[in-house]
This record gives sequence, C-alpha cells and structure tokens, in this order.
Amino acid sequence: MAMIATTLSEITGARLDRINNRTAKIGVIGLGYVGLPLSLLMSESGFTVTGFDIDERKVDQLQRGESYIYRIPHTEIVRAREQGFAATSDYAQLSEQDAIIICVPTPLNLHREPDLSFIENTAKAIAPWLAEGQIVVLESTTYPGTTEELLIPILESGNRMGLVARRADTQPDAKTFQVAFSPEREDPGNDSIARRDIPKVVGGVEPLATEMAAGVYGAIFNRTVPVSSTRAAEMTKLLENIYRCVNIALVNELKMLCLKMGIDIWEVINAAATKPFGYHPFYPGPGLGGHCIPIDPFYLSWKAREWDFHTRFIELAGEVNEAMPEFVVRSVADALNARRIPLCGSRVLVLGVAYKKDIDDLRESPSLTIIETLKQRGAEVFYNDPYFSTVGRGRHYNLNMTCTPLTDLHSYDCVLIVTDHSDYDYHSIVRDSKLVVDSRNATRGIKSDKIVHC
Ligand code: SAJ
Repeated sequence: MAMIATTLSEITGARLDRINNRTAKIGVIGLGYVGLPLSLLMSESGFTVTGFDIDERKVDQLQRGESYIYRIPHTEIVRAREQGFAATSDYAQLSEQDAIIICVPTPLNLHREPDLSFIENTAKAIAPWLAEGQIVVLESTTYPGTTEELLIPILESGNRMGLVARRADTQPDAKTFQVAFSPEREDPGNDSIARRDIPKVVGGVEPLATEMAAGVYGAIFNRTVPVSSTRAAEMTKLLENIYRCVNIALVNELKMLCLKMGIDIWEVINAAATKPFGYHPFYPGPGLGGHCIPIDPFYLSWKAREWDFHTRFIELAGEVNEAMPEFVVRSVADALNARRIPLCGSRVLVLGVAYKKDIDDLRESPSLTIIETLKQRGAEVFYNDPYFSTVGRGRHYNLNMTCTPLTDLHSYDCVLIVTDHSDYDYHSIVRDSKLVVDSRNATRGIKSDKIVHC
C-alpha cells in the first residue's frame, strides 16, 4: 500500500518503518485458537512477538515449549521460542510493542446478548501501558461500532500519556496511537488452505491506521484487503458468518421437509453442487456449534435494535438451527418407538461431542444439548468421542461423563451419530449396532435397515 503522505511524529514514523522492515515488536493478547496461531505466524515472518494471556497455565506451557491446542504441535511452539517468541501475563510489557493485536473471546451472556467483558477488560489492561505511535488492532468478532464506541474510549481515558486515537480531524501536534479492526478467518480443522493464503480484511479509524495494520498483516498474509473504516471491517466478518448461519438453517429446514417427502436431501445438495456458479453447498446437521456461527449473528441483531431494525433472517435462522437438537431427539424417540422401545429407559450411545468433525472443541456443541435432552426424557445416555476423554459442563448443567469405549454396540438400543469424526469406522458401527440414527449422513453408501437418517 502506498505510503500515506502525512506528517508523522518521529516515533510513529519509526514504528511504521519497523513494521515495514519486519523488525517491529508485536504483542498478541489472547493466546487461544486465533491468537496463538497468529503469534506463531508473526514469529516466523521475523517480528519479535510477545504473547499476552491472563491464564498463567497457558503462559507457563508456552514458555516450556508446550502446546495446549490439539492442532498445533509443540514443535511449532519450540521453533517460535527459538525465533524469539515469549509468552507473559505481565501487561507492562505492552509498552515495548509497536503493534498490539487483541484476540479475545466475544461470547453471548445467558440472555443471548453480546458479552464484551473480555474486550473491555483487555482494553483496561492495555490503556496504562499504551505508548505513542502504537497501532492497536481488534480481531475479535463483534458488532459494527465496538472498536470506536467501546475500545477507543477506554484506551483514551485510561492511558497516562494523554494519548488520543488518531482520527481524520486530529490536530497535527497531538500525541496519538492508531486503531484498526481486522477480523480473524480461522476455520478449525480445515487444513486445505494455508493460513497465509487467507486474505486479511483491515479497516482503520483513518488511513495511517489501515496502512500500519496492513503492514503488520502483509508480512504473514499473501493478501490484505483494506476497507474504509473499522465498521466496514466489523460488518464484513458478520456478513461472512451470518451467510453461513442462514444457509445452514435453510438446508436444515429443507432436510426436515425432504424427510417427510421421502427425498434424500444429501443427494439433492450434491446434485445442486454440480452447478459451477451461483451455488455453494451447505449441509444439514444436528444444530450449530462453535463459538462463532451460532453467536456472531446475534451481535448484529442486538446492535440493529438501536435503529429499531429487526433482523428477521438472523432471528429465523437462529430459531431453525436452535430447534435441530430437539428434532434429533424426536427422531431417536420415533426410531425406537417404531421398534416398540420407549425412549425412557433406553440405552443411547452418542457418537461425537465436538461441535464439528475432527476437532477438539465442544463450545456450543449441539451434542451437549442432545445429551441433556435425552437424559431429561429418561434415556440412559453414554458418549464416545476420540477427542474428549471426559465431558464436564453441558449447556445447563454438569454432565460429568466419561468417554465410553466403542465396544458392545449391540448393548445399546440406539447409536446416535452427532459428530461425524473421520476416525470412526461406520461400516463396523452399523454392523455391530441394533439401530443407528445418523444426523450427519456419515453412513452414506451403507445399505442397512438399521439406519435412520435425521
Ligand atoms: N455446520 C453445518 N452445516 C454446514 C457447515 C457447518 O451444520 O454446512 C455446522 C458445523 O457442524 C458446526 C457449525 O455449523 O457445528 C459451525 O461450523 P463452521 O465450520 O461453519 O464454523 P467454525 O466456527 O468452525 O469456523 C467458522 C469458519 N468456518 C468456515 O468458514 C467454514 C469461518 O466461518 C470463521 O472464520 C470462523 O468460524 C470464525 O472464527 O468466525
């Protein structure tokens, strides 16, 4: 990106130079499935990276060269440590950074409203250590306006240097820091595309912020996509995830109709997917999991109310997706009933608690809701998941379950496939079970009257 022709303070200019020649110091706050991979990529590209996290256990593990994320081998941590990466919970070290990137969670609270406490607390932790000319980038998925209405006021009011965020109308002699928003685009479990090949959207409060942020990310992503504002960048991310949420709800609804009509929705989707333009396949499932797709759309719904605007698509998609776990439980009850077995008192083995296949994350997993509902209906519920030896908290109460081995499948009245991990041998599961209810089409191609799709 062309250098912004502007009068930069000497300090800011020096930081921009270090960013562009990759000698900058980068602080990454929040070392989870977004912040840690980002830190490793940044280290690899030459920056000196310091990871910040409030969880001392994570910091200690990283300092020892250990990984706590299934898909990140400890060898990558060791290599980053050799490249100068360090983890700490001493936020005073933020003052030494040229750029500070915030990768903290943005969940919903119990009333399904945005919980911005992680961003708020992180902003308060940064403010006292803020230094002139730094670029602060928020990556956490949130509603348009968060960066400029929540993050910046806390940084401006809490810093000790009288610094203000640089805006288009900032006085030339003001002591400033820069702020941008840049959404993360992680797809856990998807190794089909290298992280550096995923274009990175960047939106600054003003052009210098966009340039500095693009300079940082340009070192690790093959393409940065500058947009005109932080709000445009915040909304870009929400559009991406709302698009998924609405289209998944669409196929979930069509699946329920096709089951009544005796049409194989999976065959229909695969046939539609042969269209080389204007169509992208989504697949029905037991409900939406993960800490993004089921949550992000409601950040926008909540914000839209400020304009008395009702986001009907988002609400309807939410209703359809949230009803899927109940639909799965009803399907199990109907399948057992057809075999003269009441759900109450039946033995049901749930395959998969992760929110999607081949990953070790069960946040918002529909499996947890399905297990709780089956228990509430009186079933004796067991689970198996190669990624989880135990399951503690469910959606509403502690499940306190231990992974059941995949043996004696015939001892269960029903084996319910909720997460279609690749590790499973579906042929032997069907062979050894009395009844298989399949919510993922994992048994496709297997002919058996023991299989019920839902
Ligand atoms: N799901 C379906 N049918 C589908 C696709 C997904 O039922 O056709 C379900 C999954 O089983 C899962 C949930 O939806 O329970 C979410 O899956 P996901 O892969 O859409 O979402 P995440 O949270 O694992 O990752 C997504 C990213 N995924 C993809 O783009 C494929 C991306 O949307 C975001 O970068 C990321 O969330 C994020 O962090 O926002």
